[in-house]
Amino acid sequence: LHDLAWKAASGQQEGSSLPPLDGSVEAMRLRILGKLIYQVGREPRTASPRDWFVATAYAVRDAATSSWFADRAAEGEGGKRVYYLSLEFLIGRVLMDTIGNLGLTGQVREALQQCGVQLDEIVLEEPDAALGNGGLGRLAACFMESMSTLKIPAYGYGIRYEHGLFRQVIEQGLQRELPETWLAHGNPWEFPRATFYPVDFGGSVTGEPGHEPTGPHVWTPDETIHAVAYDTPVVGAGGQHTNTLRLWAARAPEPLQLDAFNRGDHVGALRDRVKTEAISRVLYPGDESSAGQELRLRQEYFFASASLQDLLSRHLVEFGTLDTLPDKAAIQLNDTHPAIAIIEMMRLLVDVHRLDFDRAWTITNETFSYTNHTLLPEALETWPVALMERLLPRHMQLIYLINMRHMQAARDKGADHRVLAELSLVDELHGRRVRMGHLSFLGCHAINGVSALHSDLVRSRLFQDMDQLYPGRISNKTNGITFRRWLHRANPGLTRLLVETLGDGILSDPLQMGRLADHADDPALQAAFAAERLACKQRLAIVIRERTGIVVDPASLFDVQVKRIHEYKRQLLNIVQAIAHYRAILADPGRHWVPRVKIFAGKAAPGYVRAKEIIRLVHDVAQMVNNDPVVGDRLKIVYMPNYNVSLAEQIVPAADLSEQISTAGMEASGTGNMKLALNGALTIGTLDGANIEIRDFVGAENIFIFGLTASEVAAQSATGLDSHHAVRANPVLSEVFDMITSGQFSPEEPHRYRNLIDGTQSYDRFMLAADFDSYAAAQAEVDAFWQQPARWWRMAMLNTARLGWFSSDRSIREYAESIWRVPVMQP
Ligand code: B1N
Repeated sequence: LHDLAWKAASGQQEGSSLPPLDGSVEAMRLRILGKLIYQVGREPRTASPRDWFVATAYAVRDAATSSWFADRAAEGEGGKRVYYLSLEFLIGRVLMDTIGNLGLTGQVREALQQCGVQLDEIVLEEPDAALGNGGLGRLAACFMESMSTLKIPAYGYGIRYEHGLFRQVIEQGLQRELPETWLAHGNPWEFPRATFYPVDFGGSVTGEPGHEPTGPHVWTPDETIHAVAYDTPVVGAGGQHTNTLRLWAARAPEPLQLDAFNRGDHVGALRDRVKTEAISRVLYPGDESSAGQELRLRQEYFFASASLQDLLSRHLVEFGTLDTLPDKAAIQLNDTHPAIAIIEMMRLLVDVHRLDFDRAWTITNETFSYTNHTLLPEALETWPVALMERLLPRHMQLIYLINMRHMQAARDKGADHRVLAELSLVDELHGRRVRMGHLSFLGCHAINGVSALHSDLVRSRLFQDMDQLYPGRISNKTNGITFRRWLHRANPGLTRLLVETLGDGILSDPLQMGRLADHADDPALQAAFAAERLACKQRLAIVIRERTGIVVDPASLFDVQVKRIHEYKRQLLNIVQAIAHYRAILADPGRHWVPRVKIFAGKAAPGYVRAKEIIRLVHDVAQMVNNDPVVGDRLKIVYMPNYNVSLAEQIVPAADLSEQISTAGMEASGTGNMKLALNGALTIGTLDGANIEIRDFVGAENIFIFGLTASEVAAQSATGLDSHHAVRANPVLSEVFDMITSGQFSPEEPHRYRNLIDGTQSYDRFMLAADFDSYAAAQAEVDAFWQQPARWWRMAMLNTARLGWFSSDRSIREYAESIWRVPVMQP
């Protein structure tokens, strides 16, 4: 081994004699050894698993790089590019995805094996890239992978946060947030670039003498920050096309202020630098909430401006005129977080490139499109006019100009005062704020929601007046997930079974999984399907024991709710029903009860008090239930700490039941629902988001639907949200509530959950009381079906069979065809 290492090393030194990566095990082994010695600086005999991981990542990155160069050369042939602007990319680990897509998994495994190293062990050394909060950020990561797979020339643009989403630890049921340090040992996937752009803030604006209000203006900022590019290759399936994820880091133009330094004020000399570089320091940990903080607006503008400067300069180098921008670039806004880019485009076109205002607006509108991901009022971004004027004075001017024209157009079409107030980019009723959703609608030629129901509600509730003024802009693009990561890699056992049964065509064309339906009643295949699930549950049981100390029986029904903790997602409904179930077991311990393990995981936003109380309640209930000798294995409650992409990859294949129980009308789509059903979990869920489409595909008889519909929720909300009467009229629910409020789960602090439960009753915005009975009935039905294995496994197989449509390749094809208008290849 040692000799080999030196042979590799000498190859690396001489450069020429290092064998090219030709797909052979030998070439890969020499490359890994060369990286280990010359880049990591370790000898094989002293190398740690992390050293091996880093060396392997560098070797694999080499393999990705050649197709990357080829692609960028081909791109130069004048095709249209997609730019996906997102404040979040929730990537997770990269190694298995990249070697899987390059078709190198076998070679890398074997090459490492020959060095005495196990691939499956070093994989665990890679930190998750957690540059996102939840579904929105994970969707961006799936979309990047699908765009590469479909060979769409694309750039993802975002921020290179030094700290991604916090690490969650639980102490006595309380969530504590620790900083996440994914870059602590460097990032072997990225290439730091010399490319940077200045981004300005503050200062003042003057018109040019004799110019119109719509003419170019001069912005004299009082602060300039540099945005530095870091590029990561994103390899598509089959390894034939590789796109770029370009993330921006903030750097102070002057690393330290020499005058202060020379005066001996060493700390003062660094102060500005610290403030400047704070922009890319940390991801905002809120999901479905608007941060409303100045630093967040600075992040949004920082990355929007850098990205636009970058893509405009690329366009000008290639085509020499901005007139062709809409033909050569499609800019997709992932929610309103990058929406200031619309105004920044106007500023760059009018002030810097000196285009006529109306022409600039047309170009902007034809280039931009916007995806809405939420209707929750607390998540809709608005920025105080005063803050905008201070931080981005030129942009605020442009917003006023655009709004004046918008208001005039609305008046011309007969809008009255009420409608004008609804349509205005500036909300005058809540302290003068700029509505970023309205700005996005106005500045984009296409607006989409993320599931059929959600898109209908975007049209009928959120943007009703906008839609009437500019009809035809709104369409639906139901979300999807990449099957490479969420089935093929996360569940290799099931994937092997599917390939054996249906052929390997299913790997590139998931609709072919539909043929599994023909085998859904085959007892042998049912047994094999169930055996794969059991193996995943056995592995998960070990992880559960390691991380929580709780021992669970893998033969139990694994009932899973994993997602951010949010009131609308109703983890509270789940745990309240679990308490009712616990009481039923205690009341009749002799009955045959289906053994269940209830698995929860998810993070709460650090300032979200009620979400944290729900986490604590789950822990307190678990403490009592798991230690009750009468209950035994009939019910276990598990809270897995620090939910992230990698943990999801272990939980998803091991789930029997998928909890998708949001209040109808509130979950825009959901994507965990797709991952779980694809892996054969049965869904218990409301008619919300993509659950509805999942039901349509799998068939109503293969899913457990309960609860109010979105329109029933709206009607019920209109009549009032006090549910005291409903709770008192419901003996089971009122007994459970009494148990919680009387401190039975928190004897050391009896009033711990008083606010949580009283609040839920007096203001039941999330319809817990209204949906409780039908939820409990659906859970009873789940138990009944579980006791008929032939029926259960048939349903499970039909779920896997019929989920092919929920591939992110399908979503991206729809965006490409009807919004971006770029050609796509088959995978
Ligand atoms: O986006 C996902 C959907 O599948 C989910 O249903 C939806 O809840 C999620 C502010 C958000 N919507 N809005 C956010 C994230 C961060 C933030 O600061 C809002 N996340 C979603 C993908 O479409």
